[in-house]
Amino acid sequence: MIKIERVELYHIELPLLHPFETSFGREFTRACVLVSVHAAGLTGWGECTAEAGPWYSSETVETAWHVLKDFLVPSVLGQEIASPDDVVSRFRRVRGHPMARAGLESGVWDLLAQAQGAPLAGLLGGERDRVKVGVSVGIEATLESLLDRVAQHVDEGYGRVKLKIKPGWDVDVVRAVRERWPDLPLQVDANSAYTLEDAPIFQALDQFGLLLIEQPLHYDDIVDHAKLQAQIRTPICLDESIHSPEHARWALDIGACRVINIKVGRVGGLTAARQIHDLCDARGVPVWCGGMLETNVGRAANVAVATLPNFTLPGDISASARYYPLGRDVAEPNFVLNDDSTLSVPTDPGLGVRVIEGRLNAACLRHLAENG
Ligand code: NPQ
Ligand code: MG
Repeated sequence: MIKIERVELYHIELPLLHPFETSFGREFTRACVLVSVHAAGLTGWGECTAEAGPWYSSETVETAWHVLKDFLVPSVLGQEIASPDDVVSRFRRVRGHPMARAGLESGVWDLLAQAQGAPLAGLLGGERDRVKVGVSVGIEATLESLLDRVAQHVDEGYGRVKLKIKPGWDVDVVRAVRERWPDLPLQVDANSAYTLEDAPIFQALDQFGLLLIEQPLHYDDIVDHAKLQAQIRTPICLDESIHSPEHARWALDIGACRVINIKVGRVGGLTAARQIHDLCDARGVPVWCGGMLETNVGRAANVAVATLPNFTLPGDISASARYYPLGRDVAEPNFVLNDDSTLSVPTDPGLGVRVIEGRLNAACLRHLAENG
Protein backbone atom coordinates (compact mmCIF):
# COMPACT_ATOMS: atom_id res chain seq x y z
CA MET A 1 0.00 0.00 0.00
CA ILE A 2 1.25 3.43 -0.96
CA LYS A 3 -0.51 6.74 -0.33
CA ILE A 4 -0.67 9.30 -3.13
CA GLU A 5 0.43 12.55 -1.49
CA ARG A 6 0.67 15.00 -4.37
CA VAL A 7 -0.01 15.20 -8.10
CA GLU A 8 1.44 17.92 -10.35
CA LEU A 9 0.46 18.88 -13.88
CA TYR A 10 2.78 20.55 -16.39
CA HIS A 11 1.49 21.97 -19.67
CA ILE A 12 4.59 21.97 -21.83
CA GLU A 13 5.49 22.84 -25.41
CA LEU A 14 8.51 21.74 -27.46
CA PRO A 15 9.61 22.83 -30.96
CA LEU A 16 9.58 20.13 -33.65
CA LEU A 17 12.84 19.70 -35.58
CA HIS A 18 10.86 19.50 -38.83
CA PRO A 19 7.17 20.37 -39.37
CA PHE A 20 5.03 17.21 -39.23
CA GLU A 21 2.18 17.10 -41.77
CA THR A 22 -0.68 14.61 -41.83
CA SER A 23 -4.06 14.57 -43.57
CA PHE A 24 -5.39 16.62 -40.62
CA GLY A 25 -2.81 19.39 -40.75
CA ARG A 26 0.76 20.58 -40.29
CA GLU A 27 2.30 20.95 -36.82
CA PHE A 28 5.36 23.06 -35.94
CA THR A 29 5.42 22.48 -32.18
CA ARG A 30 4.13 19.83 -29.83
CA ALA A 31 2.22 20.66 -26.65
CA CYS A 32 1.19 18.06 -24.07
CA VAL A 33 0.57 17.62 -20.33
CA LEU A 34 3.07 15.84 -18.10
CA VAL A 35 1.81 14.40 -14.83
CA SER A 36 3.94 13.70 -11.76
CA VAL A 37 2.64 11.47 -8.98
CA HIS A 38 4.31 11.72 -5.57
CA ALA A 39 4.25 9.09 -2.83
CA ALA A 40 6.63 7.52 -0.31
CA GLY A 41 9.53 9.70 -1.45
CA LEU A 42 9.11 8.56 -5.07
CA THR A 43 7.93 10.42 -8.18
CA GLY A 44 6.15 8.68 -11.05
CA TRP A 45 5.79 10.38 -14.44
CA GLY A 46 3.08 10.08 -17.07
CA GLU A 47 2.53 11.80 -20.40
CA CYS A 48 -0.94 12.85 -21.54
CA THR A 49 -0.76 12.84 -25.35
CA ALA A 50 -3.65 15.23 -26.08
CA GLU A 51 -2.59 17.92 -28.54
CA ALA A 52 -3.24 21.67 -28.48
CA GLY A 53 -6.13 21.24 -30.93
CA PRO A 54 -8.84 18.58 -31.49
CA TRP A 55 -7.32 17.34 -34.78
CA TYR A 56 -6.15 13.79 -34.19
CA SER A 57 -8.72 13.21 -31.45
CA SER A 58 -11.43 15.24 -29.72
CA GLU A 59 -9.25 15.70 -26.62
CA THR A 60 -7.06 18.78 -26.27
CA VAL A 61 -4.54 20.00 -23.70
CA GLU A 62 -7.31 22.15 -22.26
CA THR A 63 -9.91 19.35 -21.93
CA ALA A 64 -7.28 17.05 -20.44
CA TRP A 65 -6.20 19.72 -17.96
CA HIS A 66 -9.82 20.25 -16.89
CA VAL A 67 -10.63 16.55 -16.52
CA LEU A 68 -7.38 15.83 -14.70
CA LYS A 69 -7.65 18.80 -12.31
CA ASP A 70 -11.37 18.58 -11.54
CA PHE A 71 -12.06 14.82 -11.64
CA LEU A 72 -9.14 12.42 -12.03
CA VAL A 73 -6.60 13.94 -9.65
CA PRO A 74 -9.15 14.43 -6.82
CA SER A 75 -10.24 10.79 -7.19
CA VAL A 76 -6.75 9.50 -6.29
CA LEU A 77 -5.27 12.22 -4.02
CA GLY A 78 -4.76 10.93 -0.48
CA GLN A 79 -5.85 7.42 -1.52
CA GLU A 80 -3.94 4.26 -0.59
CA ILE A 81 -3.25 2.14 -3.65
CA ALA A 82 -1.68 -1.27 -4.08
CA SER A 83 -1.87 -1.67 -7.85
CA PRO A 84 -2.77 0.27 -11.00
CA ASP A 85 -6.19 -1.42 -10.88
CA ASP A 86 -7.02 0.71 -7.82
CA VAL A 87 -6.64 3.80 -10.00
CA VAL A 88 -8.35 2.32 -13.07
CA SER A 89 -11.42 1.44 -10.98
CA ARG A 90 -11.60 5.01 -9.61
CA PHE A 91 -11.47 6.35 -13.19
CA ARG A 92 -14.32 4.13 -14.38
CA ARG A 93 -16.91 6.84 -13.63
CA VAL A 94 -15.25 9.14 -16.17
CA ARG A 95 -16.57 8.55 -19.67
CA GLY A 96 -14.28 9.39 -22.56
CA HIS A 97 -11.12 11.47 -22.04
CA PRO A 98 -8.81 8.46 -22.45
CA MET A 99 -5.66 10.57 -22.87
CA ALA A 100 -6.33 12.42 -19.63
CA ARG A 101 -6.86 9.12 -17.82
CA ALA A 102 -3.75 7.58 -19.38
CA GLY A 103 -1.54 10.49 -18.32
CA LEU A 104 -2.28 9.95 -14.64
CA GLU A 105 -2.62 6.15 -14.79
CA SER A 106 0.75 5.69 -16.49
CA GLY A 107 2.33 7.95 -13.86
CA VAL A 108 0.97 5.59 -11.21
CA TRP A 109 2.39 2.58 -13.09
CA ASP A 110 5.83 4.27 -13.09
CA LEU A 111 5.51 5.03 -9.38
CA LEU A 112 4.52 1.46 -8.47
CA ALA A 113 7.26 -0.04 -10.63
CA GLN A 114 9.80 2.17 -8.86
CA ALA A 115 8.38 1.15 -5.48
CA GLN A 116 8.97 -2.49 -6.42
CA GLY A 117 12.41 -1.77 -7.86
CA ALA A 118 11.23 -3.25 -11.17
CA PRO A 119 11.47 -1.90 -14.71
CA LEU A 120 8.02 -0.92 -16.02
CA ALA A 121 8.37 -3.46 -18.85
CA GLY A 122 8.79 -6.26 -16.30
CA LEU A 123 5.82 -5.10 -14.19
CA LEU A 124 3.65 -5.13 -17.31
CA GLY A 125 4.76 -8.69 -18.09
CA GLY A 126 7.00 -7.80 -21.02
CA GLU A 127 9.70 -10.14 -22.18
CA ARG A 128 12.05 -8.53 -24.68
CA ASP A 129 15.13 -6.41 -23.99
CA ARG A 130 14.84 -4.61 -27.36
CA VAL A 131 11.75 -3.48 -29.26
CA LYS A 132 11.46 -3.24 -33.07
CA VAL A 133 10.77 0.29 -34.29
CA GLY A 134 10.08 2.22 -37.46
CA VAL A 135 9.63 5.83 -38.46
CA SER A 136 6.54 7.81 -39.51
CA VAL A 137 7.20 10.19 -42.39
CA GLY A 138 4.90 13.17 -42.85
CA ILE A 139 3.47 14.62 -46.04
CA GLU A 140 6.04 16.80 -47.84
CA ALA A 141 5.72 19.68 -50.31
CA THR A 142 7.12 17.60 -53.18
CA LEU A 143 7.74 13.96 -53.99
CA GLU A 144 11.45 14.76 -54.27
CA SER A 145 11.65 16.08 -50.71
CA LEU A 146 9.69 13.04 -49.47
CA LEU A 147 12.18 10.69 -51.13
CA ASP A 148 15.00 12.65 -49.46
CA ARG A 149 13.33 12.28 -46.05
CA VAL A 150 12.80 8.55 -46.52
CA ALA A 151 16.42 8.15 -47.68
CA GLN A 152 17.61 10.01 -44.58
CA HIS A 153 15.65 7.71 -42.26
CA VAL A 154 16.72 4.55 -44.12
CA ASP A 155 20.34 5.75 -43.78
CA GLU A 156 19.77 6.35 -40.05
CA GLY A 157 18.89 2.66 -39.80
CA TYR A 158 15.09 2.58 -39.66
CA GLY A 159 13.99 -0.79 -41.01
CA ARG A 160 10.31 0.10 -41.44
CA VAL A 161 8.79 3.25 -42.88
CA LYS A 162 5.25 4.59 -42.58
CA LEU A 163 4.08 7.15 -45.12
CA LYS A 164 1.30 9.56 -44.32
CA ILE A 165 -1.22 9.68 -47.18
CA LYS A 166 -4.20 11.85 -48.17
CA PRO A 167 -6.25 12.26 -51.38
CA GLY A 168 -3.82 13.37 -54.08
CA TRP A 169 -0.80 12.09 -52.09
CA ASP A 170 -1.20 8.33 -52.18
CA VAL A 171 -0.76 5.80 -55.02
CA ASP A 172 1.91 7.73 -56.95
CA VAL A 173 3.86 8.49 -53.79
CA VAL A 174 3.78 4.88 -52.61
CA ARG A 175 4.80 3.70 -56.10
CA ALA A 176 7.81 6.03 -56.13
CA VAL A 177 9.00 4.90 -52.69
CA ARG A 178 8.42 1.25 -53.55
CA GLU A 179 10.38 1.56 -56.83
CA ARG A 180 13.38 3.04 -55.02
CA TRP A 181 13.23 0.63 -52.05
CA PRO A 182 11.75 -2.65 -53.40
CA ASP A 183 12.24 -4.62 -50.16
CA LEU A 184 11.63 -1.96 -47.51
CA PRO A 185 8.89 -2.88 -45.02
CA LEU A 186 6.40 -0.12 -45.79
CA GLN A 187 2.96 0.91 -44.53
CA VAL A 188 0.65 3.92 -44.95
CA ASP A 189 -1.54 5.98 -42.62
CA ALA A 190 -4.49 8.03 -43.95
CA ASN A 191 -5.68 9.45 -40.61
CA SER A 192 -9.30 9.10 -41.78
CA ALA A 193 -8.96 11.09 -45.00
CA TYR A 194 -11.06 8.80 -47.26
CA THR A 195 -14.54 7.31 -47.67
CA LEU A 196 -15.77 3.96 -48.92
CA GLU A 197 -16.11 5.49 -52.40
CA ASP A 198 -12.31 5.60 -52.51
CA ALA A 199 -12.06 1.79 -52.41
CA PRO A 200 -10.34 1.74 -55.86
CA ILE A 201 -7.42 3.72 -54.38
CA PHE A 202 -6.89 1.04 -51.73
CA GLN A 203 -7.27 -1.72 -54.32
CA ALA A 204 -4.52 0.05 -56.29
CA LEU A 205 -2.31 0.08 -53.17
CA ASP A 206 -2.62 -3.73 -52.92
CA GLN A 207 0.12 -4.12 -55.57
CA PHE A 208 2.85 -2.57 -53.37
CA GLY A 209 3.09 -5.27 -50.69
CA LEU A 210 2.32 -2.89 -47.81
CA LEU A 211 2.40 -4.29 -44.27
CA LEU A 212 -0.91 -2.54 -43.57
CA ILE A 213 -3.13 0.45 -44.33
CA GLU A 214 -3.85 2.47 -41.21
CA GLN A 215 -7.20 4.18 -40.51
CA PRO A 216 -8.28 4.92 -44.10
CA LEU A 217 -11.89 5.88 -43.21
CA HIS A 218 -13.82 7.95 -40.65
CA TYR A 219 -12.18 8.38 -37.23
CA ASP A 220 -14.97 6.62 -35.34
CA ASP A 221 -15.99 4.05 -37.93
CA ILE A 222 -15.78 0.29 -37.86
CA VAL A 223 -18.68 -0.65 -40.20
CA ASP A 224 -17.27 0.90 -43.39
CA HIS A 225 -13.81 -0.39 -42.53
CA ALA A 226 -15.24 -3.94 -42.46
CA LYS A 227 -16.72 -3.34 -45.92
CA LEU A 228 -13.42 -1.99 -47.22
CA GLN A 229 -11.39 -4.83 -45.71
CA ALA A 230 -13.56 -7.31 -47.63
CA GLN A 231 -12.53 -5.58 -50.88
CA ILE A 232 -8.74 -5.45 -50.42
CA ARG A 233 -5.92 -7.91 -49.60
CA THR A 234 -3.70 -5.56 -47.57
CA PRO A 235 -4.55 -5.72 -43.86
CA ILE A 236 -6.42 -2.70 -42.51
CA CYS A 237 -5.06 -1.46 -39.18
CA LEU A 238 -7.31 0.67 -36.99
CA ASP A 239 -5.89 3.56 -34.96
CA GLU A 240 -8.35 6.43 -34.26
CA SER A 241 -11.44 4.16 -34.03
CA ILE A 242 -10.15 2.07 -31.11
CA HIS A 243 -10.73 3.92 -27.81
CA SER A 244 -10.93 0.95 -25.42
CA PRO A 245 -10.75 -2.85 -25.16
CA GLU A 246 -14.48 -2.92 -26.00
CA HIS A 247 -13.90 -1.03 -29.26
CA ALA A 248 -11.15 -3.51 -30.12
CA ARG A 249 -13.47 -6.47 -29.59
CA TRP A 250 -16.27 -4.84 -31.63
CA ALA A 251 -13.86 -4.15 -34.50
CA LEU A 252 -12.48 -7.69 -34.53
CA ASP A 253 -15.95 -9.22 -34.22
CA ILE A 254 -17.12 -7.57 -37.45
CA GLY A 255 -13.85 -7.94 -39.40
CA ALA A 256 -13.09 -4.21 -39.50
CA CYS A 257 -9.33 -4.77 -39.32
CA ARG A 258 -6.62 -7.45 -39.19
CA VAL A 259 -4.13 -5.40 -37.15
CA ILE A 260 -4.51 -2.90 -34.29
CA ASN A 261 -2.33 0.10 -33.53
CA ILE A 262 -2.18 0.41 -29.72
CA LYS A 263 -1.55 3.88 -28.31
CA VAL A 264 -1.46 4.08 -24.53
CA GLY A 265 -3.16 7.50 -24.54
CA ARG A 266 -5.87 6.78 -27.08
CA VAL A 267 -7.05 3.65 -25.21
CA GLY A 268 -6.96 5.18 -21.71
CA GLY A 269 -3.74 3.83 -20.21
CA LEU A 270 -1.31 0.96 -19.85
CA THR A 271 -3.87 -1.37 -18.27
CA ALA A 272 -6.25 -0.98 -21.24
CA ALA A 273 -3.33 -1.24 -23.68
CA ARG A 274 -2.38 -4.58 -22.16
CA GLN A 275 -6.01 -5.79 -22.28
CA ILE A 276 -6.20 -5.00 -26.00
CA HIS A 277 -2.85 -6.73 -26.48
CA ASP A 278 -4.18 -9.84 -24.72
CA LEU A 279 -7.45 -9.85 -26.67
CA CYS A 280 -5.63 -9.56 -29.99
CA ASP A 281 -3.14 -12.23 -28.94
CA ALA A 282 -6.00 -14.64 -28.19
CA ARG A 283 -7.51 -13.95 -31.63
CA GLY A 284 -4.25 -14.23 -33.58
CA VAL A 285 -4.26 -10.51 -34.46
CA PRO A 286 -0.87 -8.75 -34.40
CA VAL A 287 -0.50 -5.37 -32.70
CA TRP A 288 2.09 -2.60 -32.71
CA CYS A 289 2.72 0.49 -30.65
CA GLY A 290 1.65 3.78 -32.19
CA GLY A 291 3.34 7.11 -31.56
CA MET A 292 2.14 10.59 -30.61
CA LEU A 293 5.39 12.54 -30.87
CA GLU A 294 6.07 11.78 -27.22
CA THR A 295 8.84 13.21 -25.09
CA ASN A 296 11.18 10.67 -23.52
CA VAL A 297 8.59 10.16 -20.76
CA GLY A 298 5.90 8.88 -23.11
CA ARG A 299 8.49 7.17 -25.31
CA ALA A 300 9.73 5.14 -22.32
CA ALA A 301 6.15 4.01 -21.57
CA ASN A 302 5.74 3.02 -25.24
CA VAL A 303 8.97 1.03 -25.18
CA ALA A 304 7.81 -0.75 -22.02
CA VAL A 305 4.40 -1.74 -23.41
CA ALA A 306 5.96 -2.87 -26.71
CA THR A 307 7.91 -5.56 -24.83
CA LEU A 308 4.67 -7.58 -24.54
CA PRO A 309 4.87 -10.66 -26.79
CA ASN A 310 2.11 -9.88 -29.32
CA PHE A 311 3.70 -6.53 -30.29
CA THR A 312 5.10 -8.30 -33.35
CA LEU A 313 5.10 -5.39 -35.82
CA PRO A 314 7.57 -2.46 -35.50
CA GLY A 315 6.26 0.49 -33.47
CA ASP A 316 6.15 4.22 -34.28
CA ILE A 317 8.58 4.59 -31.37
CA SER A 318 11.41 6.41 -33.06
CA ALA A 319 14.67 7.38 -31.40
CA SER A 320 14.71 10.55 -29.28
CA ALA A 321 16.46 12.44 -32.09
CA ARG A 322 13.47 12.03 -34.45
CA TYR A 323 11.24 14.90 -33.32
CA TYR A 324 12.98 17.30 -30.92
CA PRO A 325 16.37 18.97 -30.63
CA LEU A 326 18.46 16.79 -28.31
CA GLY A 327 18.91 18.77 -25.13
CA ARG A 328 15.36 20.11 -25.20
CA ASP A 329 13.53 16.86 -24.40
CA VAL A 330 12.43 17.00 -20.76
CA ALA A 331 13.89 13.62 -19.76
CA GLU A 332 17.08 11.61 -20.13
CA PRO A 333 18.70 9.39 -21.18
CA ASN A 334 17.81 9.62 -24.84
CA PHE A 335 16.78 6.51 -26.75
CA VAL A 336 19.21 5.68 -29.56
CA LEU A 337 18.46 3.48 -32.59
CA ASN A 338 20.35 0.17 -32.55
CA ASP A 339 21.64 -1.16 -35.86
CA ASP A 340 18.85 -3.76 -36.00
CA SER A 341 16.19 -0.98 -36.00
CA THR A 342 15.39 -1.52 -32.32
CA LEU A 343 15.42 0.55 -29.16
CA SER A 344 16.87 -1.02 -26.03
CA VAL A 345 14.53 -1.43 -23.06
CA PRO A 346 15.72 0.45 -19.96
CA THR A 347 16.68 -1.75 -17.01
CA ASP A 348 16.35 0.86 -14.23
CA PRO A 349 13.24 0.74 -12.03
CA GLY A 350 10.08 2.34 -13.46
CA LEU A 351 10.21 4.12 -16.83
CA GLY A 352 13.99 4.22 -16.64
CA VAL A 353 14.21 7.90 -17.59
CA ARG A 354 14.58 10.90 -15.27
CA VAL A 355 13.00 14.28 -15.82
CA ILE A 356 15.51 17.15 -15.91
CA GLU A 357 14.07 20.01 -13.86
CA GLY A 358 15.67 22.78 -15.92
CA ARG A 359 14.40 21.30 -19.18
CA LEU A 360 10.91 20.87 -17.74
CA ASN A 361 10.84 24.48 -16.56
CA ALA A 362 12.14 25.72 -19.91
CA ALA A 363 9.30 23.94 -21.74
CA CYS A 364 6.60 24.68 -19.16
CA LEU A 365 3.70 27.02 -20.00
CA ARG A 366 1.52 26.25 -16.95
CA HIS A 367 1.98 24.33 -13.70
CA LEU A 368 -0.38 23.07 -11.00
CA ALA A 369 0.39 21.19 -7.77
CA GLU A 370 -2.42 19.48 -5.88
CA ASN A 371 -1.80 18.12 -2.38
CA GLY A 372 -3.83 15.42 -0.65
C1 NPQ B 1 -0.76 8.48 -36.05
N1 NPQ B 1 1.31 9.62 -35.20
O1 NPQ B 1 -0.31 7.38 -36.03
C2 NPQ B 1 -0.10 9.66 -35.32
C3 NPQ B 1 -0.74 10.89 -35.66
C4 NPQ B 1 -0.21 12.17 -35.17
C5 NPQ B 1 3.67 9.27 -35.46
O2 NPQ B 1 2.18 9.17 -37.23
C6 NPQ B 1 1.06 16.31 -32.76
C7 NPQ B 1 0.52 15.44 -31.86
C8 NPQ B 1 1.16 15.92 -34.02
C9 NPQ B 1 0.06 14.18 -32.21
C10 NPQ B 1 0.81 14.25 -35.72
C11 NPQ B 1 2.31 9.35 -36.06
C12 NPQ B 1 0.71 14.67 -34.41
C13 NPQ B 1 0.16 13.80 -33.50
C14 NPQ B 1 0.35 13.02 -36.06
C15 NPQ B 1 -0.30 12.55 -33.89
O3 NPQ B 1 -1.83 8.66 -36.60
MG1 MG C 1 -2.31 6.63 -37.16
